[in-house]
Formats: sequence, C-alpha cells, structure tokens
Amino acid sequence: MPTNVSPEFDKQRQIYEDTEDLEQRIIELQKLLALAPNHKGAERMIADYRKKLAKLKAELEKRREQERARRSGASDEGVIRKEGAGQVCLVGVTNCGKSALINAVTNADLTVADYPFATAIPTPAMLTYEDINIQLVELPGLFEGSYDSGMGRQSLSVARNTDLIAIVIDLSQDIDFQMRVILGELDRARIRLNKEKSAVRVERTGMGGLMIYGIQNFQGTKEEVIEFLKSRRINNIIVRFQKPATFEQLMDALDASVAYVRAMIIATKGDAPGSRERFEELVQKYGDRFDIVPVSALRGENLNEMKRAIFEHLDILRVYTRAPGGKVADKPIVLPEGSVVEDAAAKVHKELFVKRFRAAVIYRESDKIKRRQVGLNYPLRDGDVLQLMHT
Ligand SMILES: Nc1nc2c(ncn2[C@@H]2O[C@H](COP(=O)(O)OP(=O)(O)O)[C@@H](O)[C@H]2O)c(=O)[nH]1
Ligand SMILES: [Mg+2]
Repeated sequence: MPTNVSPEFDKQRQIYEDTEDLEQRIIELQKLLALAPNHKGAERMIADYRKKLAKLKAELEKRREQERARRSGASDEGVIRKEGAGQVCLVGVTNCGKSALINAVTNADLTVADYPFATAIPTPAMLTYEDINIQLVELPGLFEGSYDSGMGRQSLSVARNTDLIAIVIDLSQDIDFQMRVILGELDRARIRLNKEKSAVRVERTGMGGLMIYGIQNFQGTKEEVIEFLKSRRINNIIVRFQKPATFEQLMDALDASVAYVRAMIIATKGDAPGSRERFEELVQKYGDRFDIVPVSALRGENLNEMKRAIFEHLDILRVYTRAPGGKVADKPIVLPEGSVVEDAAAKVHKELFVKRFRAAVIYRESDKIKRRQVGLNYPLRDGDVLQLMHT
C-alpha cells in the first residue's frame, strides 16, 4: 500500500469490501471516499474508487429500471399472458360451474369441486374453435366485496383488459343474487359491459408496440396517431377506429379510466331441476342487454353453440393468404372486425405489401363475385382468401 491512509479509512475499506448488498455497498463506498486522504499520492486511488462508485450506481439504476418494467408489465397485462386469437374471461359466483365448463370444451383438467373457491387464481386454458385458438380464463369466484380484496382486484384487472367477458350463471341457483354480485363487482372495477358507444376502442397491452386498425375511419393519418401516442409516452397499445372518428374521440378513448368490454351470458347447469324457469327469467330480465346461451357441462349440451357464440362475440375475422401458385394458408391471420386489406398486408409484411403494394385479390366462395381485385382500403370479411402483390 503506497498511499498513507488513516486507520479509519482502512477500517471503512474493510467494511466496504465485506458488504455484498448493492445499495449498502454504495453507501459504504461513499463513506470511504469521505474519509479518503487529501494528498497528491492518493489521487489515483480516489479516482479508481469514484469510477467504481459510478459503476455501482449504474448497476442499481438498471436493476430498478428492470423492476419498474416488470411491475408495470404486470399491471398492464394482469397476470395472464394473452395467447391465441382472443381472450375470454369467465366470471361468476363460486361453484357456478366455470371449471366444469372449461373442462368440457378444452383439454384442461381444472378442479371441479362442490366446495367454494376451488379456483383461487386466474387460470387459462385453450379452446380450439375451427382453425383458431381462443384463450379461456377462469377467474376466481366473485363475491360481494371481491373488489376490496387483493386477489379480487387482481382478477378484475384481468377482466378489464380482456376481449370478452362471459358471465357464467348457475341455473340451479337464484339468478338475481348472482347477477347483482357480478354486475356490482364489475361496475366497481369500472368495467362497463356492452356499453361501448365510442367509435374508438383502445386496449393497453404490455408489449407488441403500437397497433392501429381501421385507420380509414380516422380523420387524420396513421403517422399522426403514432406521433400523438408517442407524445403521451404510450408504447404498447391497440387502437381500433370502428366508426368514423375525430381527434377528440381518440383523446377521450385514451383518457377514460373506464374499460368497455364486450360481454355475454353463459347459463349453465341446464340439466338441473328448475333450470328452465330460471333460464326464462334470465332472458326476460337480461336478454336485451346480453346474448344468453344455455348449456349443460354435465351433459355436454349446446357446447358447440356456445363456442360459436364466443367466437362471434370476439368481433374478429379470419383471412387466409394465398400464394402466387394458388396455395392457400391453413392457418388464418386474425384481425379485428372492421379491418381492411391494408391491416392484413401490414401483418404479412409491411415493407413489401403496404409500402410496395401493387394489387390485392379477394376470393370469396360465399359471394356472387367469387374473385375481385381490390385496393388497400377494401373491408375484409371472415373467411376471405387474400392474395397480395407487390411491385
Ligand atoms: N348439474 C350440474 N352440475 C354442475 C354442472 N357444472 C358443474 N356442476 C357442479 O357444480 C359444482 C361446481 O362446479 P365448478 O366447475 O367447480 O364451479 P366453479 O367454482 O365455477 O369453477 C360441482 O359440484 C360440479 O359438479 C352442470 O352442468 N350441471
Ligand atoms: Mg373453478
């Protein structure tokens, strides 16, 4: 040790070197620097410690950044990572039959139990519908005051960001009680069902960047929308212009703390005594607000109709690309309803098929005109076969 240092400095150096915790290490190093000798011979050593301090601080900042990203990712996305062509949350009171229903239509093997709250956390399963997958998520049973519990709040945040809420009603039990609890808790979570009046629908996502659909309905350009979102520091979002929309409507849609979610009712245990009367009561009271599908998981009744209804309520369309040789893709591109050729082209290859777009041909078996040449603004329909050509 060429440098003359005080015993305090030596002692502090020992403490600093023995400290492992990053934050504490920074503190100890700062103390050490404060005790450093003030002569020419120590300059080199001090400079080295300063460098070390800067490095530790950068490390700490990076770690905090990662934690922040993780936390905000979780709150944006809820706890379930979205997969498939759409996500459906099944909500209902405990024991209403959600797990049994999911087991009946997927490969999942969820616990079906006659004791309450067998499903304690949001649980995903994959439903295959024709040629696409739809993610079903069972949320833990709702009860009066769910929203005040941490777990309830977490599962309601999944429901906020989902594509469709399927309210599961147990036809062997009182209907008014179930509907009151479910609608009450969703309302307290500021989730509005089937009330989406806005021409602009936004969905905040944890990743995926900026996705903008139906831009032809917007008064401005896509670039203006992107610029605006960036100015608000929004990096991950889906914006859908479903009807002609102004700039103000876009701002409203972004500012609203209220979530507008599509919803339907699945009325289950249709095999139980009294279920017919309760179903009629349900239709009479709620049929104008929700489409209602009756099923029995136990007997496997009406499950195909339920799948179809779920698909239809997701408001998505499937487009199949066709290669120049005529080969049609097995798996569709899935887009929100209201999408146009440009939206599909952007998903296939933006550089080639949007920027260097030459022509598109749509094949529609169900249509009078089976083959038509169209432009980028042409609206797509479920089942379209699309051939894209670039320059
Ligand atoms: N009769 C009848 N009972 C059912 C049906 N579906 C579920 N159950 C029963 O209802 C209870 C709760 O079912 P479960 O799926 O665990 O409800 P969850 O809490 O909503 O997930 C169990 O005892 C099931 O056997 C059905 O379609 N008909
Ligand atoms: Mg369950």
